[in-house]
Amino acid sequence: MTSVRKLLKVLEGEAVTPPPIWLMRQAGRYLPEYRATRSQANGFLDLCYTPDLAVEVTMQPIRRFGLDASILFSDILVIPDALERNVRFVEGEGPRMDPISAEEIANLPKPEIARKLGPVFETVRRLRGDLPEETALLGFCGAPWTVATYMIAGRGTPEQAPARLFAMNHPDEFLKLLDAISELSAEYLVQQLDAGADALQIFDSWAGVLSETDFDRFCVRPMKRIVDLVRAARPGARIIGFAKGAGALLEDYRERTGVDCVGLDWTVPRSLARRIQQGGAVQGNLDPLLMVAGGRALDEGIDRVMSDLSEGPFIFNLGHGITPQADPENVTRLVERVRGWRRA
Ligand code: 1CP
Repeated sequence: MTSVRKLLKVLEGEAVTPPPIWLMRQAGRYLPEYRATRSQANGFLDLCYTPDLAVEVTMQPIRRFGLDASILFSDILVIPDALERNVRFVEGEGPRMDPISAEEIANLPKPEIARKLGPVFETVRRLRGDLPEETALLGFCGAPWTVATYMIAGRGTPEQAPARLFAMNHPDEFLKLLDAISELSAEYLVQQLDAGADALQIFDSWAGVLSETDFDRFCVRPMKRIVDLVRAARPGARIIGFAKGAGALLEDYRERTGVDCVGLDWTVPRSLARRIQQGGAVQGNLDPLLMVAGGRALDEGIDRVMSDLSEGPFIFNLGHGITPQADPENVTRLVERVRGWRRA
C-alpha cells in the first residue's frame, strides 16, 4: 500500500526526498505551550492518562513545526505502572518506583492492558482523527532491558549497575522479568495499532551499557520477541528499533531483531550508518545538543547528516531526545534546512 505519509514509505524501504522529519521527545519542556498544559495536570502520569491533555501536547509540535510524524504522548514507564510498581514522577528529580525483588518477579500481576491503559488508546484514536492526513502517527514502548533497569533500580541510574548486578545474581528471575515485559509490551503495541497508530518505535535507551553477550541476551532477543509477537498478531506492522549507544553491535541489528528501521544515535560512524542503510531504512542522528547551540554548528551538523544518509531510505531525527534547554527557533531552522537541502 502506498501512503501519503512519507514516513511509512521510508519504512517500506523507499528513499524519499526531502526525507520525513520528526524529533524524539518532540513534545516536552522546551516548548512553553507544553509547560502551560503540563501545569493543568495533576502530575506527569495524569498528563499521560488524560486524553484531552495528552492529545493537546502531542499536537503542539505538529502545529508549530509541521513535522512529518507525531509520537503519542505517553511514557515508557506506563508498563511498570500497569504492573503496579507505584510509579511516580518527582518534580525536578525524574521517575521513581518501588524497586522490584527476585521474589516479586515470581508473582508479577497479569494486568489487563485494555482496561489499565485504556486512556492511552483513547488518546491514539483521537489523535488519528485530529492529525493532518499526511502526518504519520507513531505508537511506542520501552524495550524490556530499558524498562527493567528502572524497575530494578526504582529510578534512572547512570550505568545501570543495579540492573546489571541483579542479572548476574538472579539470572533466571531476570530473564523472567524481561519475558513478562516483552509480552505485556507486545500486547500494548498491538492495541496502539488497533487504535490507529501507523507504525511503532521501541526505545532501548540503555542498550549502550551492556557487553556483547548481554546485549544479545537482554536487548536483541527480547526485541525480536516483541517484533515477532506484534507481527504474529498484526502482520506487516512497521517497527523502528532504537538501541542507543550500541555502537558496532548495530551492524546486524535489523537482521537479528526483524525491525524495519534502525535508529542511530549521534556517535554512530558514517561508514557503519551507511552499511546498515544498505539493508533498509535508518533514522537519526543529529547531536541533540545542536538544538541548544543553534547557528553555524547546527547548520553544519544538518549538512553532515543529510550528506551521509539522505540518498537511501532515511528518516531525519535527532540521535536522542530533544532536551529542555533546546530553543524552539532551532527546530524551525532545522525543518527548513532539511526540506530545502540540496547537495553542494
Ligand atoms: O515533567 C515532565 O514534563 C516530564 C518530562 C517527560 C516527558 C516530556 C518524561 C519523564 N517523559 C516524557 C514523555 C516521553 N517519554 C515521550 C513522549 C513525548 C515525545 O517523544 O514527544 C517518550 C517517547 C518518552 C520515552 C522515554 N521515557 C524514554 C525513552 C526515550 C529516551 O529519552 O531515552 C525514557 C528512558 C523515559 C523515562 C523517563 N520519563 C521521563 C524522564 C525524565 C525519563 C528519563 C529519566 C531518567 O533516566 O533519569
